[in-house]
Amino acid sequence: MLVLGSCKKSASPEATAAFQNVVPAPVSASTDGGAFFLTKDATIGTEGPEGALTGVAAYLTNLLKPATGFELTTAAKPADATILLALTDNAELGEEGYVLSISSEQIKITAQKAAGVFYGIQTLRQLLPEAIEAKEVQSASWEVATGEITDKPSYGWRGSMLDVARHFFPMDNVKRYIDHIAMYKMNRLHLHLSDDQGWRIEIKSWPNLALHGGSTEVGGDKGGYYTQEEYKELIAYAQERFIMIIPEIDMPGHINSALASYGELNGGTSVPMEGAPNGPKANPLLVKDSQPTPLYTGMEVGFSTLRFEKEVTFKFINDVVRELSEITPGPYFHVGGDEAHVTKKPDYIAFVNKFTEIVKANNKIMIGWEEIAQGNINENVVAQHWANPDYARMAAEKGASLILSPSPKVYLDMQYDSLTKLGLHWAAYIEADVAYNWDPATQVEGVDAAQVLGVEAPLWSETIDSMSDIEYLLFPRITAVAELGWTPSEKRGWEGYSARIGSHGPRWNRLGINYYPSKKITWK
Ligand code: TNX
Repeated sequence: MLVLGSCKKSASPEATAAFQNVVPAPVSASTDGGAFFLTKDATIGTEGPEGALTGVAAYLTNLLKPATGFELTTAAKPADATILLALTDNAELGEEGYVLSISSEQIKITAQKAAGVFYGIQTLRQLLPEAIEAKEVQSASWEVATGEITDKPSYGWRGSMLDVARHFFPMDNVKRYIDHIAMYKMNRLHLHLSDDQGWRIEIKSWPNLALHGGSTEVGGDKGGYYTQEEYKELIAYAQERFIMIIPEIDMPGHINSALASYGELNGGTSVPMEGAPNGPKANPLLVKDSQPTPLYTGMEVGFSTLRFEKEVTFKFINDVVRELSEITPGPYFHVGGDEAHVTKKPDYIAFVNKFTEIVKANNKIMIGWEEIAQGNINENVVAQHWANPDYARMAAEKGASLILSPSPKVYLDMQYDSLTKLGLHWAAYIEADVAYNWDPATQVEGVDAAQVLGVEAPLWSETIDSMSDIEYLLFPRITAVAELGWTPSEKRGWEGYSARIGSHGPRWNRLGINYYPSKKITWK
């Protein structure tokens, strides 16, 4: 057929499908049948306060370069740029929302804040052919269907936790983890930096914590720790991707790595011994007051505690909270507080009250696992729900905000089913649909949805020690949690989500992600 006048191409079925397959599902999206083609002559432009979008423009250029081979340049006149990133006043979009408009001539992402532009870029990435994720130049036609997407998140807290204590993960792994969650518009990474089995952050006033306490891990391998400089590098890497890092030092329990590093912190501990004939707890090693405990490489929990009656305990806590707060730009400090099974209850409560004071004195907002509800907490504290809705309700009644990490839904270290080789199953088997099918607004009965900050999926690392293990447990469940945090409930549904996420398999293959090919999902 001969078409006269401007000859506009219509979108291919693939480009049209990509428009329908965005995860997390956007608030609204409509395609109008046309097509945009990215070529080597494309330019990138920014509009807004000087320098405000320099970082995201560079991020976009670097994202597009490996697969396209294009060295995109800056437009002489921003308004004429092929891809225009712009900051505008549009209160509707909030801190993280964006509008992505695609015509056959131009792609435009507008937002109030750079974070919104960044999320618009993540959406654009999914609209391009999956080959865009390749590390080498591909001979593809870089088509995007035309249309408009208006989008913003339901919750401000969309996170994941990585346990670097049970097994240590090197810098590159943590950066890759950050890239993975950023791709699905998550904005929090909680680092579980200490536990019985390892201390993973340099504390200059207590150097043995990292040097000795960080020298092993579950199973007895070498372990490791981040220097403060490395930690700052992780923070900067995360910031470029609009992810806030939340450091956790788990106290007063889960503390053997500190008791092993400084005997004066130990007030007498029964350490379960790996390899004991009737299980580790049957034949514990009794380590007397003020003696360092042995390093611990088993998986049992709940046997260690700080001692409230020891003065040195508070010097330790003050120093650790101060040093770590000083190098953490985000407003939060996580004190752990879970499973303190050998801390006497009155001491536990007194500890929580002390933590609250100390964290506040360091100008941070305290977060703790839900058990902290037993202390004197208030609206300036955040409780993280994981197992007991009674504690979550108690925390909410005291005015605290909640982060939701219900273990039978979003504990990423839980096995998918009884055949999964990695992971545990004490909370549940969690298939992809189980991770998806719940609602943060109604999960904890009796809690006002307004007190829910959002969702966080923890990945505990007792059973995993490589990036490919991490990815196997992460995908395709982290994407479910990302959608729960982003997409409004009326736009969510397992059928739609499972069809959409199935189309992401080829992208994950290009990225070298070792995902679990759940049978609940029809993979492309
Ligand atoms: C419970 S969740 C823990 C962790 C374990 C995890 C294993 C929480 C606050 N405590 O110490 O690693 O189970 O699934």
